[in-house]
Amino acid sequence: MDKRIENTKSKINSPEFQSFNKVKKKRIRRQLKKLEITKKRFEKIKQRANKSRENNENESENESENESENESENLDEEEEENENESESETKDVENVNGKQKENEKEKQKENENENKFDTLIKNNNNDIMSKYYSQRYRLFSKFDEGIVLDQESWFSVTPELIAQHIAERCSCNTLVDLFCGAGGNTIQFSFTCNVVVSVDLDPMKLLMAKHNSWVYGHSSENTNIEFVNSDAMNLSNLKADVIFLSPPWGGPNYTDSSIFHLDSMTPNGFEIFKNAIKVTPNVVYFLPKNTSKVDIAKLALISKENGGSELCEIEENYINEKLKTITLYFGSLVNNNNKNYESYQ
Ligand code: MGP
Repeated sequence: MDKRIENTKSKINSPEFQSFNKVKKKRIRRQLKKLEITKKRFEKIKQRANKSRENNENESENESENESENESENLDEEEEENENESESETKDVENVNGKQKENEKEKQKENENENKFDTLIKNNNNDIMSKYYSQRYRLFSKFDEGIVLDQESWFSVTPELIAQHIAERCSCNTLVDLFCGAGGNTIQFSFTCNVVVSVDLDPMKLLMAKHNSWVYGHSSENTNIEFVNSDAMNLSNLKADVIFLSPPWGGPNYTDSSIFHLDSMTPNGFEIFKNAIKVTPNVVYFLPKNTSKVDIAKLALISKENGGSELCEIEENYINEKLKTITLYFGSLVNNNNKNYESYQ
């Protein structure tokens, strides 16, 4: 973050800056403001996380919450001022371009998402199950550098060690992460694959995933991740060397019954797999530890029916000797020992 602020500042101080047109100058200045606001937010989140940890120990939660809320309100006020200023600048720009109506519509949609995202950042760590919060560094080793998660992501994100391991096994040219969520897997794939296409139906998840990828060194100018807002079940012309599936399992209650069935998921777990296997035989399926073995055998048959092999590798993922999840590998990923895959091209 500091580096990006410094880069933007040095752009503004450079002699070329004077030669930029009015629109470009405004854009760069606005970018700097936004970066500075984001940095402040990260610092606040960090302080709040530390405070809540201390307060948990001292059992004096109420005081800290009030304080945190005041801090966050101050920050919001400051941000509102800055955003008002930047909105009036945007109006100028739109008049210059003569596309006011179109831009306004787009901006309204963007603002709606950004507002939701702001609320998410504000509430971050306030309303989460303590079990998952205590495991935050297991989920993201860089958690304190500004990772943002919504309620669902806290219990769905893949622990970093497991995500790293899967990414190493899936190293290829183009990998599609069909349910990218908050980006835990996407981030690790970006280090082992040339291109990662990360799909999610929920635009908020994509904002989070993009934001979280920046914590791990990506930026809008320099990234190999393409975020796509789409229904994973309706993607046409999809091409991929490997498809990774980590869909919603229906919440943390997946262990309520001793066996988890794929057709209890929404979308249906078999349909998800059928869609993917039609694109490539190299599919990786991240599933609950109690998934029905009969259902896994059915997946292998579906693979065979679609021209692939009926072989399937079941990998059990442990952390501290506790079984957390299973990962199924199909196609050339079965017992692959980190081989690279031929590109679809
Ligand atoms: P968990 O429910 O926290 O199991 O999920 P754990 O820790 O064994 O619970 P305990 O109560 O038995 O101690 C373990 C892991 O499964 C999470 O960290 C996620 O990576 C993954 N996971 C859990 N859910 C509910 C989902 C989900 O809906 N979708 C996906 N893709 N992964 C999930």
